Formats: sequence, structure tokens, C-alpha cells
Amino acid sequence: MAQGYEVWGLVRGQANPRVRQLRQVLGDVKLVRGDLLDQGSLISAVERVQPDEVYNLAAISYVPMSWQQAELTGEVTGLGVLRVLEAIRVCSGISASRSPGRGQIRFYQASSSEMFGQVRESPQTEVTPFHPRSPYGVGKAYGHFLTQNYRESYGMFAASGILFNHESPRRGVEFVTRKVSLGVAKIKLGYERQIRLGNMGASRDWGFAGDYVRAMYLMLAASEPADYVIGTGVTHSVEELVSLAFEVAGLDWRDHVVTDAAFIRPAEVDRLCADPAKAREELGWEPKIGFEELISMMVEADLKLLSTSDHHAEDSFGPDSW
Ligand code: G4F
Repeated sequence: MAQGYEVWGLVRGQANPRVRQLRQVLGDVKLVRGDLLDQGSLISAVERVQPDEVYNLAAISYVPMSWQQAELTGEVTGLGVLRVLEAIRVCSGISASRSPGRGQIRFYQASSSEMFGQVRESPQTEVTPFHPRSPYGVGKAYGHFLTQNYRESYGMFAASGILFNHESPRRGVEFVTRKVSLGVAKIKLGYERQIRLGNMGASRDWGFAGDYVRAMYLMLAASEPADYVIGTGVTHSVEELVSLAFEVAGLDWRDHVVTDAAFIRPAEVDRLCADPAKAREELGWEPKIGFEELISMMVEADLKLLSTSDHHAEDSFGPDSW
């Protein structure tokens, strides 16, 4: 790895088909078995790997699915954080009367801008109150507070990154940026004629995932653990995203986009916008890639993917609806 890390990934289930996909992209990652629903397996994984740092990026992360499987979302996205923290605490011999020593395992929790939900102020900072609008957002809020609590209760190095939407050509096709970039590529190449979307009026602060991973790394390299908002500070509507993506391919979105009630959520997060001042001042973090460059990158990557592969993208990524 570029930073000289030996990276281990936690894999759940038997013959997990994602292992093959992972191998194609990241051949150097070592794998260990474990499941966020199984405390013992996490303790075994920490014992086996003996990590210096643990990044909990695991979740049921697709917001609409959190209404369909609310209990599982609570177990994985919420209680899963408790189980990872407990595995670190138990393996490190930390208790109320025994503090972590030097060289303790550092923990990163992937918190989410979805915790702000129906926002109380804009832009959102580390102290903006939460009003989550989905079981996913509620689960993330639990994990966020628990990370703070383990820091305060046991003195553990536990940091939380409140990440706004982060995208790249590797994004799953169920999320709106990739659904649009792949849809535009299919239309451009004549495979399809339409994209069906939900709420075009919602706005998000979309950034590049690579920039955000650098922020996670900086959080664990800091001298003290803390919570940080990570976003660009610029917000765009879904309609602006769609318009730009079609423009990159030389098409007019009005000829191809249809709104479909099937993609409207039971409760929506209307508008999110980050204030990343704390990350800039304390970590020296700034995003390098802006919205226009990001969307162009994604559309161009999907045009290339579909032009060079001998099958449609659905074969490799699954159907693009929820
Ligand atoms: O791309 P989305 O599904 O992302 P969402 O819900 O903002 O959540 C993502 O970002 C969060 C913050 O980092 C993460 F915590 C979370 O795990 C996930 O990665 O939807 C973005 C917006 C929404 O307002 C949605 O209603 O796009 C709107 N939208 C409109 N039509 C659509 C569609 N979203 C999807 N997925 N599909 C549509 O057809």
C-alpha cells in the first residue's frame, strides 16, 4: 500500500462472491473472516491480525434498504460499532480501571451526514444537532455517540468522521451518482434510452472518495482522537448532477430522464452541506477534486467500461433498482 500499510479486510459469509471482485481491484489486501453480527468472530479477527488501526466502514449503507430491513440495519450499522469497539477493548485488556497503554489500537468510525437529516442549520459542523430521517441515519447516530462514549469512558483512541456523500467510479450502481453515470453511458452507447429517478430536488455535498479516505487516515495519524466533518462545502441538486452528467456525454437530460415514484423515500433528507473548517485547520485536509471533475470522471469511466467489456454492466454489478 502507498502508506506502507499491511491491509486486512474482514469478510463475512461462506464463499462470499465479493472476494473475487475485491481481488481484481486490490490484490494485496489480506482477508480475515468475521461478521459484525458475531462478537466472538470480531475478537478472533483482532487477535489474529493484531492491528495498529481499525477502520469500521461496514454498514447496511443504502438508505432505502434501511426501511425494508430496519432491524438488520440497527444490528449491523448501529450495534456492529459496539461489537467492534468491544473486540478492541477486550483484546487490549482495557476496562474501567485499566486505561489503554502506549501504542494502543486506533479506531475510526465511519459516521455519516445522514445523521443531520432534517438539518437544524447550514452548513453542518461537528456540533450541529442530529435529526436523522431513516433507520440508517438513526443507526449511524448510535454508532457515532458510542464512539464518543468509548473515548470518554475508557480513554480509547476512537475518532469519528462525519462523511458527506463520497463517490468514485467504484460506487455501487444503487447510489444516484453511479446510477446516473452508468445510465448516461448506456444511453450514449445505445443500450438504453431512459433513466428512472426519484426526487430530483434533493441536494447533496458530493466529493471524491479518494480525498475522503485521505481524511480518515489523517484522523488516525493525529495526536488526539476527535470528530470531524468531511465534505467540500459546496452543494448541488440531483437535477444539477443529472444535467452535468448528460452534458459530459453531449446529451440533453430532458430527452432521457423520467421521474418514478418507486424511488421516492418515506422521509427525505432535502439538503446537506458540510462546513469542513475543523478538518482543514486541525488536519490540514482539503478536497482536491471538485464536483465537475468528479462527475466527468465517473461518466468517462463508465463509457470506457461499457466500450471495453463484452457484456452489459448489469452482469457485473447487479440490477440498478431497489
Ligand atoms: O446516492 P444516494 O442514494 O445517497 P444518500 O442517501 O445521500 O446516502 C449516501 O451518502 C451518505 C452520506 O455519506 C451515506 F451515509 C450513505 O451510506 C450513502 O452512501 O441518494 C442521494 C439523493 C437522495 O436525496 C435521493 O432521494 O439522491 C436522491 N435520488 C433521486 N433519485 C436518488 C434517486 N437516489 C438513488 N439512490 N436513486 C435514485 O433513483
